[in-house]
This record gives sequence, C-alpha cells and structure tokens, in this order.
Amino acid sequence: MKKALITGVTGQDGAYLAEFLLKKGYEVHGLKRRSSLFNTDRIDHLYQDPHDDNVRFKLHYGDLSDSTNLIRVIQEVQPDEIYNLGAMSHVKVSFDTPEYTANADGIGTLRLLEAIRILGLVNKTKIYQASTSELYGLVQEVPQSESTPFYPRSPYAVAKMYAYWITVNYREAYGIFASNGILFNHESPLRGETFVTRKITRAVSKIALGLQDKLYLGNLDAKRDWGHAKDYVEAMWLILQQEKPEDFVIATGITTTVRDFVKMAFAEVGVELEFLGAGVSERALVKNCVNERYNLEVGSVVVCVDEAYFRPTEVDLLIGNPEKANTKLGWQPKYDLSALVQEMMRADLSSFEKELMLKEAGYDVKNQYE
Ligand code: NDP
Ligand code: GDR
Repeated sequence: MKKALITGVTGQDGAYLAEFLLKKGYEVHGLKRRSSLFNTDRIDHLYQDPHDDNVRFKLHYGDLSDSTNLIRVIQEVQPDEIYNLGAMSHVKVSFDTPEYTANADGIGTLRLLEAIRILGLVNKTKIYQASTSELYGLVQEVPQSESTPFYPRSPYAVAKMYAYWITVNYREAYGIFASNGILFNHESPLRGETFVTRKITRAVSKIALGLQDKLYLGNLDAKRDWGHAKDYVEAMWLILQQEKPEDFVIATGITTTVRDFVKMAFAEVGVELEFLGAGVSERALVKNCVNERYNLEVGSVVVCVDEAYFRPTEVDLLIGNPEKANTKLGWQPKYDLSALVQEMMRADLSSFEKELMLKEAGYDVKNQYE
C-alpha cells in the first residue's frame, strides 16, 4: 500500500486530494495545525477512529515553520509521496503578513526537501510542490506556459517563486523526484470564504434569500483562468506518477473577468444585472428578476466597489496553456466554468436556506468577516 503525506490537508485542495488518494487505495497522512477551534470541517467525512483496525487516514499535528516536527513526521510515516499544499495562500493577506508568508510558503518547502535528504529518502520519497500561476504576475506573455518568464507581484508570489526554484534545484542537485504543478485558480464549494469566487457565491445566495443587501468587491476587471479543484487534484497525482520529475501548467485555457463571474452567479438565481459607472464608482443594479423564489427589487443596487479590496500590485490577466499536461499527463478538466458556478451556488444556497430557517425561528445568525 502506497503512503502519502499531505501538508495543508485541512484546506480546499488537501480535502479533495485526501479523498482522491483514499479511493486509490493509499494510506493517507495529513499534517494539521493546532487551532483553538476545530479546523477539520473539510475532512471530517474522511475521519477514521484511530482505535479501529486498518485505519488508512491519519492526522499529525505540525507546521511548515517547524523543521524538527517535519523531520519527525516524515521519519515516522516514511511516505512514498509528499504533497506540499500547506501555505498562507491568500494573496491580499500576504501584503499584511509578508514575513510569515515567506517562512511558511518559501522556507517551508525547503524544510521538506531537506527532511527528505537528511532522512536518506532521496530515492524513495517523491514530492509535489503546489506552485501557482501567481508566479507569472505582471503579464509577459499569453497564454502562460511552462516557459513563460515569472514576474511575481505579491509577497505570496515571491515566496512561492523561492519554493518553485528550490524544488527545481533539489531535483537537479540531489536527484530527488520533485515536481512543480503550476496551477491556475481552482475553486469549489470548499473554497475558502474570502477568495473572490466563494465570496461572490456566498453573497449572491444571501442577497437572494434576503439575508444581505449588497456585495462589496475590489477589482472587477481582473481576469482569471478558473477550474474546479476536483479536476486539479487529479493532475497533482498524475504529476507524481510520471517516469521522471517535471513541471506542469494546469489550467483550462479560458479566462473570465470577476465581473462576468458575478453575472453568472446572479444568473443562477434568475437575476440579470446592469453594471453602471467605472472604477470605484462602478455598481450593479438588478435589471430583471425572473425567479419568484428570489424576489429582488428591480433597480436595487446589489454590487458596489470598495477600494479596500484593491491590491497594492495586481495581477491583471491569467490564462494558462495546459498543452503539456494534456499530452504528457493525459489530463483534461471535466468541469467548465458554468458547471463550477452552478455547483458552488447550489451548495451556498442550500446552506443559507438553513440559516434563514434559523433566523425565521428567532435564532441570531453570526457575523461573517470577508
Ligand atoms: P487553502 O488556503 O484552502 O489551504 C491551505 C492549507 O495550508 C490549510 O490546510 C492550512 O491550514 C495550511 N497551512 C497554512 N499555513 C500553514 C503552516 N504554516 N503549516 C502547515 N500548514 C499550513 O489553500 P488551497 O487548498 O486553495 O491551496 C492549496 C495549495 O495550492 C496552497 O499552497 C496554495 O498556495 C496553492 N495554490 C492554490 C491555488 C488555488 O487556486 N486554490 C492555485 C495555485 C496554487 P489551516 O486549515 O489550519 O489554515
Ligand atoms: P487570487 O485569488 O489572488 O487569484 O489567488 P482571489 O480569489 O483572492 O482573487 C482573484 C481576483 O479577484 C480580484 N478581486 C477580489 N479578490 C478577493 N479575494 N476579494 C474581493 O473582494 C475581490 N474583488 C476583486 C482580486 O483582486 C484578484 O484579481 C488565488 C489563491 O488561491 C492563491 O493561493 C493561488 O496561488 C492563486 O489563486 C492561483
């Protein structure tokens, strides 16, 4: 039985990957951080009682900023494959916590590679590094491929650039099977609530149900190549099943503005929007509402721009060229953007419908910080 260790197992991708690898018959170990509240919501359905026989899903406390902990866990598990998904993954927040981001996202990768070397696992343990389209940053070329030059535009992207190159370096210097997946944005109903897609699907659901009036967003002109996380974790696995370690772009090859994502989400509740103004004064009004269940007033303003969500340096356009992954990995995404938006909207509507029932029964609903 193959053993995998996933850092960031409690995150969006960690949860989908753990489920995927368990279905493939792996013994899956996950690194989770100690937290004052439970942080395992996304993987609770995979939980196995450690007292039972033949447990194939195990969690270990740990942190990418702690070498001794990483060495101990890797020594104990002796993994065939490590998936390094752990990271402070929010681009805007990385401007507020740049040093921590460099430590966890950059040096954290070095710590894992060094652990493999120190423990003499160079010929046993393969490692996948969660690299990102944010490396491309300021547009140099479109679509972006494995040979496009990097120009990172945030502390997050700069930290990930270190992680990318240290992965390449350890592969070349020590022969470790170490590969980068340069993944473009991928989303799902498990996406963190403050990333733009989930922020939109949650807010549109609440607006439709009368739980919220308006959605405040930053740059509506940003363009992203959005895929589904379920498709992308399969690509991570395929990257480690190759004959030799290599780096791959994983993307859909289609780009969409944040504004159009907003329109698609509102269309799911039968609302057509009209966008007026530009820059900070841009807003969206309800133009038409065809679904009786979600009775929004025509002419009401439901989306506004708040410059607090602008970034000091923005990445305007991401569109990936997945040709190498298509041909070498045989990877093709199964979801398109409309199926993704539909799935996210259905999940958020259903959870806020429960919240609405509580509210109607006299229970208070808690504040959410975006
Ligand atoms: P999430 O933010 O959902 O999950 C990040 C995970 O990392 C969480 O489990 C988090 O733990 C954990 N983590 C954070 N800091 C540390 C630390 N210091 N030590 C150990 N674990 C830590 O991210 P995603 O699942 O979306 O992304 C997975 C990886 O892929 C990340 O590295 C991200 O940067 C990268 N990536 C993501 C893309 C995307 O579009 N989703 C695209 C390209 C790359 P906790 O739950 O306790 O916070
Ligand atoms: P990104 O994702 O920065 O691409 O990083 P995010 O969803 O945060 O932003 C996408 C674009 O939307 C614009 N935007 C807003 N973003 C947020 N979060 N909130 C807003 O209110 C808002 N309004 C507009 C942003 O400016 C940006 O242009 C994600 C993360 O998962 C990274 O870890 C990963 O590496 C990259 O995707 C690929």
